[in-house]
Amino acid sequence: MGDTAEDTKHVSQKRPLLTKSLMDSAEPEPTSRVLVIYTGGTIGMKTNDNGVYEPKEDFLVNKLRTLPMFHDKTYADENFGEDEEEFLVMPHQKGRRVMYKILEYKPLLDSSNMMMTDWGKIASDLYESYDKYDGFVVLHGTDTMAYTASALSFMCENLGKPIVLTGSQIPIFEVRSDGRDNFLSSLIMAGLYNIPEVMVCFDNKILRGNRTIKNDAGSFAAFISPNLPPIATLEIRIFVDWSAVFRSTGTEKFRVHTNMCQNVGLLRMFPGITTQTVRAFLQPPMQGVVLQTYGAGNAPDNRPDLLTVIKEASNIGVIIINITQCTKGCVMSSYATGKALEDSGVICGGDMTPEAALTKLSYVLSKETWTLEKKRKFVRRNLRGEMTVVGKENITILDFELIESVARTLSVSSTEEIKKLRDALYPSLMCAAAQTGDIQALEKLRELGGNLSSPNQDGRSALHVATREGHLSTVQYLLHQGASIHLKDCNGFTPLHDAIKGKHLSIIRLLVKTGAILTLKPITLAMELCCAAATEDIETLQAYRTAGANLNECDYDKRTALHVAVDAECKRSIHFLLDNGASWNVEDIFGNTAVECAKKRNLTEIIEMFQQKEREILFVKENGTK
Ligand code: ASN
Repeated sequence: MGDTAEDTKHVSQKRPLLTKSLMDSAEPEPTSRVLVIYTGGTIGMKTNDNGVYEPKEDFLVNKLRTLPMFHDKTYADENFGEDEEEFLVMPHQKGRRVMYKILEYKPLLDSSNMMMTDWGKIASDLYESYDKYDGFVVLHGTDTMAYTASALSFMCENLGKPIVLTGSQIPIFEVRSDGRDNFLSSLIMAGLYNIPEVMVCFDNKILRGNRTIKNDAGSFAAFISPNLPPIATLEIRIFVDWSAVFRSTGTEKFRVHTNMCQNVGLLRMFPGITTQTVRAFLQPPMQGVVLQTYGAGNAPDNRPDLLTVIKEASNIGVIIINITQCTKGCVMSSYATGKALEDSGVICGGDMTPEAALTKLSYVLSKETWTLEKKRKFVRRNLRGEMTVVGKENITILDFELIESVARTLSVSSTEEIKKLRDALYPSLMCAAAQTGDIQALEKLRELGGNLSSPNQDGRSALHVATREGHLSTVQYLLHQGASIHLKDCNGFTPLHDAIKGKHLSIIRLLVKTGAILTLKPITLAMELCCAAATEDIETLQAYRTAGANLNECDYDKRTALHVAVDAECKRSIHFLLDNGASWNVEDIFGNTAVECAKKRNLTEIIEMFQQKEREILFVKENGTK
């Protein structure tokens, strides 16, 4: 198949309307869904009557619909159902399509006008839509994008999906514009690459959001990440440095923290700064200050007046972080001038950007239930990859005997080639270790730089395999190492689906607790339930139930699992379904409810089961309990 909308036109076939819902059970082509939150910025602006750029309502989405690289109209006309009308769809990439919907904010903002409450709104919208999409793009002005990206990285807790911020220096519909590439690249990264981070996509690079600063007002390369190389580069090929991806660990669900503390500020040292200025700055209601000092974190140690003011503020609970004024590099306590600040209660901010340090303070300070000590502890900690933690030397892949001997056998010697070999072998090794529940082997592979979320040739990760095999402790280990619960294999199935297929209830519970949701199309789910009901496969019904499935989902004849169970006279299935809240009032396309099916065929025992259930429900209503 070709890559463009033109090519696609020739291969797609119009689907007959009558069979549409049935056909929906199999995706016409694998698709990913992306929500685009359009907040404003130059990217969607238009020149107004006064000759200056200004955002304009609905302008962006209507224009995008006319551009083939942003919207394959033929495919959409042939394949989208009524509930998908608002979606746009890209021509396919890597054998997949990205469908996306634009949520346009009113009013659209120049990012210089944004407030902390706007970050809260974006975070809430991400939360609301989190389960329905595979990834998110935030279209944003460039001026304060680094602040928003940093803030969102903290506000989004236990993030498991990509959030890509982008914008442009020239509006997207100008003849020359960086906006088209930036937006397309962002859609691809959000839809097709499971990097669970808040990122900035600009000038063919993916940067960790909380590491970026706007560095150039006049260049397409507006952003830099001075202390961390790009997570991905989009050249002729897209290269992702998977070992650099930051993953949240643990088994808690995604949530957002929206009320940021506004009593924070940035104070830049300069020679001769007066004590009065510093004192005024540190006055209540100030709660957190980012102090931008010289070089490797130095402030004058021959100014006891200044140090006293800083110490006083710190003593009454103001949290002060020391970062460097230099664009690149970090704060170290190798100079007496830096040590003096540390002794005054100032926290070392390492190599954090001013944007990251400020928003981190704002986030931590807004945690109302935390003690001051806990807040100070969290400020020091690397929370979202915003600072470099100097740890043990990286173990190189050359240390790994197996890779080494394979490399020798294949006469592979260059570092680049060995890296490729590692990338090819590791996913299979990890899946093999997961299959036997060998946590030690997984840990070894991880220590050697392996990415525990990397998929094998079938798109399956170690988590898919461990869940399928029912290795609970391996699943726990993988989740604590940040393995993705959202990764879909080549059939579109997530680890939750594997756990259901393996009927492993405790793993299903754990995955659901961590935020996994069923991603099956409703009709596919209905058919699975009907099948299980017809074969009295109660364990499968129970597995779907535990995963949060709606037991009343209807197949293409609008029949539920209960209809099927009645017609197949599977009493155990009927029992289970009735005990788990299945409704017997759903009508199929022939106008029959499950009870009516039983009555029509005079299945007396089954009719009695329904009557018994009705009596039970009535009893509970009247007496409150069984
Ligand atoms: N002033 C614009 C903004 O930040 C700049 C841009 O997007 N290039 O909204």
